[in-house]
Amino acid sequence: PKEKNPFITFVLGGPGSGKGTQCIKIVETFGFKHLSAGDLLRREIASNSADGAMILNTIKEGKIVPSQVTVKLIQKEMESSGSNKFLIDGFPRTEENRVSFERIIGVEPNVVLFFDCPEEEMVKRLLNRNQGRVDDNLETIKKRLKVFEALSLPVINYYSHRGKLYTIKAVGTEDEIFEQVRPIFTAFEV
Ligand code: UP5
Ligand code: MG
Repeated sequence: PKEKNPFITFVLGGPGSGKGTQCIKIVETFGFKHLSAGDLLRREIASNSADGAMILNTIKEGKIVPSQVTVKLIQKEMESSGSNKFLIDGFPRTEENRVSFERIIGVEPNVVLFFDCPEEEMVKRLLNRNQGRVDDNLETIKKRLKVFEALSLPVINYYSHRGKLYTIKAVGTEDEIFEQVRPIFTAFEV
């Protein structure tokens, strides 16, 4: 029963912890549909939608876009995807995001991955990325790190208490990190 029992993974971790990079590898190996909340929001900005200006300002400040906006985008992608295995990357970032997703989508994640990376490594990666992201400057990076600690760590703790959290040491090569991820999905036989 496709729509009844989707397999949902939340992919969490600080800015630059390697969520997007590892999601590509997970998709290659296990065939999930990858939904990056940040990419969906950036697409809204690029398409000049009604919320675009608000989203751009929020991202520039490293703050969190209102839950209803993000959840609506995720919901639309889930419904049109034809998949029932989802990697939701960079969401939920706040307890409010989490509750909103559970209320609107009506399901909880099966697995929550936490890419645990030291701050100095994350800062180094983001400053080296060079893809023109409006939030990859030291001033905004500092704000993103503060928001992660204050608002996103509580979500990670919540899933830890629920027994759903898998913490990955997100340092080393991309392949070394993926070898920590692989057995999690192998065990779930997804
Ligand atoms: N890299 C990756 N792995 C490496 C490794 N093992 N060794 C060395 N380098 C490595 O990686 C970052 C960089 O590091 C890349 O250059 C990569 O090659 C290299 P990446 O995989 O992109 O890391 P990721 O964790 O995805 O970093 P990202 O910057 O995307 O994380 P954020 O969580 O900050 O960004 P996101 O796009 O999710 O959100 C952006 C903003 O959107 C948020 O700050 C917020 O304002 C807003 N937002 C919301 O409001 N609500 C949401 O729900 C989501 C986003
Ligand atoms: Mg990303």
